[in-house]
Amino acid sequence: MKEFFPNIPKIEYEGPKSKNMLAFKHYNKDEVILGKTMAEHLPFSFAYWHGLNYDGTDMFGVGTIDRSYGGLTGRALAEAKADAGFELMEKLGIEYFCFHDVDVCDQGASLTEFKENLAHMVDYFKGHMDRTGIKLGWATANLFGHPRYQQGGATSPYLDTYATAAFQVKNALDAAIELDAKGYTFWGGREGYETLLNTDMGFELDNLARFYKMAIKYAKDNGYKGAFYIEPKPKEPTMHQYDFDAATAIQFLQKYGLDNDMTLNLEGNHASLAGHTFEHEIRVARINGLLGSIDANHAETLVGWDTDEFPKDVKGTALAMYEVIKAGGLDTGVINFDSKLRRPSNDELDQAIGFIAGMDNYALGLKLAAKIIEDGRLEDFVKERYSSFDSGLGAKVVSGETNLEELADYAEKLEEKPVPSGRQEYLHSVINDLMCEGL
Ligand code: XUL
Ligand code: CO
Repeated sequence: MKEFFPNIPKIEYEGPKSKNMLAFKHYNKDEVILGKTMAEHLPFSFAYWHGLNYDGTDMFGVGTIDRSYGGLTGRALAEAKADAGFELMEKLGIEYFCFHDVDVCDQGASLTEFKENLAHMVDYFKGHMDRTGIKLGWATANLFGHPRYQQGGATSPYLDTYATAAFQVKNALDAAIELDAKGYTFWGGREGYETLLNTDMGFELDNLARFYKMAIKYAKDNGYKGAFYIEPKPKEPTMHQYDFDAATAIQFLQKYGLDNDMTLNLEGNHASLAGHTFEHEIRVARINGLLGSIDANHAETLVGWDTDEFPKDVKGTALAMYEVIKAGGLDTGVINFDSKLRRPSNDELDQAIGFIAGMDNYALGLKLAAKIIEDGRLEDFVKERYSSFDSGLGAKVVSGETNLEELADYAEKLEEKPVPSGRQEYLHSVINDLMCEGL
């Protein structure tokens, strides 16, 4: 088979002292942290769309990154791209991949051609998956790129578009079933609105829930065993997206009785766009038992859009991984690098370097999260902070054995004392101390 990246060797762990750009300094897959290997904590996944398709195009200029894979067209191009992708995943030791239907094949001249092209690639993937052991993290359908989806897919005001969205999702679910995917993601790319002046929001949300229910029923009836995820994002491409953030998506799932069938796929940059930290979003999912999967990227917070950078902020990643660990880890989920190269990162080494940097970042984040847990100061502080609810009247609040009158009575007799300090400056410094120990 043709080698697409001859200058990229199999990437090995060389340890923190290594200066080799093409080696892991921190991701040591067999190293055990808190009773599990790094590979178990960090089920990394390769996002097809960024890892193989994104060519650096922005609104000011054409692509800067060569994604021609030998200049082929049609199915030959799709196959070459898959070969290149599996070569990269194998060299990097990435065990999962994720794709949109449109990422992996040509859409052809009709919906039927699109369906056949996708089915062809599903067969092609099987060969690579059997050969390498690489698994499908999740699949999805792109219901936002084509002009027909300009006013939504599963929230479109037009039946024809809604039905075409169903066609695409059905085929993508067939692919997920065939390839034994661990998950299937619904990101509401254009499921939102531009202006309320032309929008029946209640109807669109009801229709979205109906769409999800039909998709879940179809998948289950046809032997699908994986998870279903909603991926929240507040804006981009629509001005107001329905799955604004974790809390909004959870409210939607609960309202329509979908919370037993769907969990959340949370993305770092989407959290920032919603005005949250990544750890906030994961915490919201965790306390509701709805953490599913993770899209691993960071925002460039100096700008207000979705830059999808490879993660580079160790402290932020540590706080996110702390939440993942506290949630008991990712059960069905993966850590999917929904991350793209910067436009000037344009040569044949950069794609691999992006993944190496992202994987090392997550390894460091995992190590720091484990250190925070083992150190115990943060958790002890939080426990102590709420300890007035451990006994006496506080314990009666928790068990539901008191009432407003008893609390009021208690308060009236109080000798008012100063409120204890929240100590947040100290707690931030604890994390810095742990992060920089030995410097
Ligand atoms: C867009 C985004 C998507 C989803 C899959 O911001 O994150 O790539 O992950 O549709
Ligand atoms: Co994403």
